[in-house]
Amino acid sequence: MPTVDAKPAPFTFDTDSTVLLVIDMQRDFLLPGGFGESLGNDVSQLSRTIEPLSVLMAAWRAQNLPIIHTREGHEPDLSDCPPSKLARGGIGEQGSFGRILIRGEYGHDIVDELQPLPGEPVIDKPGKGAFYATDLADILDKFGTKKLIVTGVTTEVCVHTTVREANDRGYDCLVLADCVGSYFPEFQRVGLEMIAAQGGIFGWVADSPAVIAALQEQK
Ligand code: TIU
Repeated sequence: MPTVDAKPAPFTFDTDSTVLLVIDMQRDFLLPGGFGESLGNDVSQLSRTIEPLSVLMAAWRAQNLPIIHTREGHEPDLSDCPPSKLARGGIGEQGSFGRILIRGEYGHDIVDELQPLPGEPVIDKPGKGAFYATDLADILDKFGTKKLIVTGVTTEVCVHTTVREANDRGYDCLVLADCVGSYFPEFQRVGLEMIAAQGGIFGWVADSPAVIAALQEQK
């Protein structure tokens, strides 16, 4: 079985029961001119994940292993957006890439470099966590999933929420430091430390080259 050099301990996974999860790599979070940047954020802290993640996805796909993508967003009529989230502004308003975080809009979709292939599930989620109000749990069951390799943005928001949800559901989660990003370097550092602290309180942390090396060694 592939074994990855990880914190706080090596992470071993079976390729038959491990899914690569790619969280919210959407234009509105990642690209200059998008929603994230309009809030004053430095999107380069997120866009640096695109290159290593595209390399990892290629290695994962080369072995016909499953990838699941998520997107945060809402119906055009905002019926699935809690008033409390709406009240904080942005959602549904006109941005430079269309209505912000509305399904079907250009900014809501995934960046060109990481577009899903036909057959790879794309989970549209209204919240930060990928399990809340989605069919992710059913899809993971169908794949026979036991472990998740987690990537995407942002580290302390949608990645953390999803990893915490997954951990409580019994999935072992390996989070890849070079393939997750926060607008805030301090949150990136502490967010990753939180996961692996206390003996891996809700997961493991490694870098993507270690996963690729582990995949290649087990061939
Ligand atoms: N995907 C995700 O993390 N959504 C966010 O709202 N992130 C922020 O950091 N705002």
